[in-house]
Amino acid sequence: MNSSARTRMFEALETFRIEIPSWGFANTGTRFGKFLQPAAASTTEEKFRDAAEVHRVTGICPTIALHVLWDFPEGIGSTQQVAAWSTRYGIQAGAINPNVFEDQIYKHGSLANPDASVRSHALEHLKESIEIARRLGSRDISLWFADGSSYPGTANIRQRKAWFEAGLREAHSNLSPEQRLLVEYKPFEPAFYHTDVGDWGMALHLARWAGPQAKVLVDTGHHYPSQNIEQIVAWLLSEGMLGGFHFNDRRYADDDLTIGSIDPYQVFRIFHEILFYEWETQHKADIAYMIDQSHNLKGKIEEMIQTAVMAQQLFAKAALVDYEALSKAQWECDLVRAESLLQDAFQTDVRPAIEEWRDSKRLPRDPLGAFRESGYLERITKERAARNAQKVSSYA
Ligand code: RM4
Ligand code: MN
Ligand code: MN
Repeated sequence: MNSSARTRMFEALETFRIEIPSWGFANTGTRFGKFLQPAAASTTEEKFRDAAEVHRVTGICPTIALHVLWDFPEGIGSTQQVAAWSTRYGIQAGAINPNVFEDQIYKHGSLANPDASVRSHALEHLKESIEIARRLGSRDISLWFADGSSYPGTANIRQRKAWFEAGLREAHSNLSPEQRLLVEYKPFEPAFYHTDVGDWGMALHLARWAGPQAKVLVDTGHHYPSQNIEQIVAWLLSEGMLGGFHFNDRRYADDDLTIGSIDPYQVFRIFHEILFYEWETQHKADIAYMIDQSHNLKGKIEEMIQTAVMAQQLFAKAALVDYEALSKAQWECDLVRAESLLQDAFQTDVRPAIEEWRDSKRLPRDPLGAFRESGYLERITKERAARNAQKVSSYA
């Protein structure tokens, strides 16, 4: 690693932060069932405590994404309590995720439900979520919709598009100037014939329609197999429309596996497109890096630490690419040279340099080891085991 690469990498480490989801600490499962963990969090306060533990050992996870239905049982009425936990545990509330998919009324959709009263109920929930975000000082409201249909001919796709356009525009008109709406897309599940926000083109259209503070959210698990995600990222960057990510890894569908567990090069290529864009435009991309994983088998806090550490490593590797040389190689169509610049960066072992960075921040050199030695897991296992033994029915 030469000295300019080192400088670039340390600069990248200074800025890189990744948001963890509250639902990653709770007992979640697959549609076939849940395996309960004795140490799982079952209250929002416990999720804040666990998040603080992840931040204590990694230093790069100062915020937690919250789900309105699971973390705000009283809706807006819960915000004061959540704000108090945020202060007590030193973790900021991050993106606010409305939930317009679990209630019985959403069987045939939310913003695109043929029943006008359901559409307006969903819209009210979005407005409430925007208000919750405002009160907590959270900038982003992340929107994911389960809307769609499972059988050909059962839904008017064009009409549903129009309902989405109207609903999102109305939601956008409730934003404060600093807030953003992030529109997430997903081509399948739970609807298996069509989803109303099926891909990045649809999300881009709806975000533009909604208004200037709406951007697209890319969940890495929400693509067809072998789709070129970094190309989508590059296009959204060039349109100024990339708002954030939900990172997770996958092999088959929306598997929500640990980031980098299957294909670390994929994440590296995404980070590369972002950093290359920033170098070329001299413009910092305003992107919320978030995790959306379901920790069903591994220990939840351990998996979250593993996740943060892996994301940081891949970001640091991407910062090692020699952009000037790459740009030249691209212009000269020197394919092998261009590709090698990416591969060399990816293959560099950045772990010793990250340890140095951790030393400079008085962070533990080995976050997972520090967590295992802390006794935190044993403590919460004792505290929580009895409650977790009783099967809970909600998703998170
Ligand atoms: C979806 C999507 C959303 C998440 C829900 C629970 O697949 O990824 O972001 O909130 O799952
Ligand atoms: Mn997601
Ligand atoms: Mn998902």
